[in-house]
Amino acid sequence: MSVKSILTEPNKLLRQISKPVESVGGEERKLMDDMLDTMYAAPGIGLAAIQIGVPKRIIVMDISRDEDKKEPRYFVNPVIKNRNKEKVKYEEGCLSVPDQFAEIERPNACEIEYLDYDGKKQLLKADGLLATCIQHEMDHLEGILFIDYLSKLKRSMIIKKLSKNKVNREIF
Ligand code: GNR
Ligand code: NI
Repeated sequence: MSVKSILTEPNKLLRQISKPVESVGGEERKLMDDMLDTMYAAPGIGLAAIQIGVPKRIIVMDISRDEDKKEPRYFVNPVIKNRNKEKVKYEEGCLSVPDQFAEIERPNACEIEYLDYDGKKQLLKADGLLATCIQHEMDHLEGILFIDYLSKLKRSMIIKKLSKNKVNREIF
């Protein structure tokens, strides 16, 4: 298991559409282990494979607050089956958009079908933070970032800031 570096906006890879996984084998499980390590180290509550540069439809997540009781979740090829019409606003952040936060409105509950760590088919009813986080991660699989839901002006201000930070990091 190892901690990988997380890609940050602007980066073309983050805009790529991730490809479905054909079967969950050793390679996929190794990737999920590395993703989980990377997510915990960041720290974050979710991570999509593309955030470490791998365009596969794989997500890891852990929304438990308790450091001692880890509850890792793995989602391979997730599909949203149902989403609630009711929406909630949640203050979102993203490891690929460092230090930026914004209120984003999404369906407050959804049902998703996916394969788990063992490649077994699962159906999950999610609400609250879990639903928000799953939808945020599934956006990554389509090359979408939460800042895409903001006004053009707000988005371009954030991207400008991130580009500046990148240049500074290269200098110092
Ligand atoms: O760590 C994260 N926190 C978070 C908070 C609110 C809504 C979504 C998230 S996901 C984010 C980690 C991340 O960037 N996953 O892609
Ligand atoms: Ni994110």
